[in-house]
Amino acid sequence: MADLCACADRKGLAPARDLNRYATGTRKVFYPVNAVVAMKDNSLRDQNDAASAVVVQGKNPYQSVTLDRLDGSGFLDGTYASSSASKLRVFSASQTFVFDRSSDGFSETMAYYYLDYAQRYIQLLGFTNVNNRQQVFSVDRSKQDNSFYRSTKKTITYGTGGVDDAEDADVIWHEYGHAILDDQVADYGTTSEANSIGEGFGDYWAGTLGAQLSGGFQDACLAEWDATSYSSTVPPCLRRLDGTKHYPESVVGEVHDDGEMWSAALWQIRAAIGATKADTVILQHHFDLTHDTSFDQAANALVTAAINLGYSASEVSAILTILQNRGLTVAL
Ligand SMILES: [Ca+2]
Ligand SMILES: [Ca+2]
Ligand SMILES: [Ca+2]
Ligand SMILES: [Ca+2]
Ligand SMILES: [Zn+2]
Repeated sequence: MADLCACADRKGLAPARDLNRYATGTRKVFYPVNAVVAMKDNSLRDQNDAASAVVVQGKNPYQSVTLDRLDGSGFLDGTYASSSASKLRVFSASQTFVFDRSSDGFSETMAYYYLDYAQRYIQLLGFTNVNNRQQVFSVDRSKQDNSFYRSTKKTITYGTGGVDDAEDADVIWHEYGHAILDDQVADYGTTSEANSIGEGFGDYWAGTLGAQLSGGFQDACLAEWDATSYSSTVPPCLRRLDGTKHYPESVVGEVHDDGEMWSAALWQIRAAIGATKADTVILQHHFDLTHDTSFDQAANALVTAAINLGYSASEVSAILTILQNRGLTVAL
């Protein structure tokens, strides 16, 4: 099972002193999101990391992309992401190595590309203070089918159990969600509800980013490529964003399960007010959370943030109604 649990510092975005400090590279990634979404094919299976597993009748899920903001060292080190926690790192002085999925260099490339994508999007929304740093990660240090963000080191570990976790952008982004909350809220996640919100936000974050690229394919199903190794649902999903769990009677005390209440509410808010406004208010309200926030406190903070951002009365009302329909108590 991919558990995806969570419980620097080189400064990003230093001013460019000369253009030669920054480089771009050309690499191949699964695009969009993961092999299943790219191929729109839920029958793909890991086949023990075989390159041939994702090639069907001459079609494949790879796309060449430009890697931006590399520091020019030849390693996957850049302004917003670095694979430097990995044991064996790929190196290319010309920044042009291309890997298939049977090489961990491919996982490095996936994580670099999609982490950089996430931070770039955050800044496009207008935030310069949300995990605006070089996110360090590893792709070959854990053989578990599990990935995690470690707040003590501010690093992400992507496990290689089953489908390598960094072969799926949903997993890459879910873990980045933990990094975001840890960056926005001091000592985040000291209670079960706070950690459930953390898991729910990570799932939402993966969903909203994936939906930018997927063309509408299976957006409520998370990590459908990684999930082929352990899910028995059709299609295989790590978790979903469209569940009906209701507070408090659906609480079971497992943070990923309970997080589905939060992610589903956020996903409905996204549908109601649009992705840009939803993503903005969701990131903004984190600044008002505490390390031990409850579902109700987070719901109140979310509505308050929407008001403070100047969202219209009907948008605020839509957010409020969605949260109340989930069983949360908002006292304005
Ligand atoms: Ca692989
Ligand atoms: Ca996996
Ligand atoms: Ca594997
Ligand atoms: Ca999906
Ligand atoms: Zn998690």
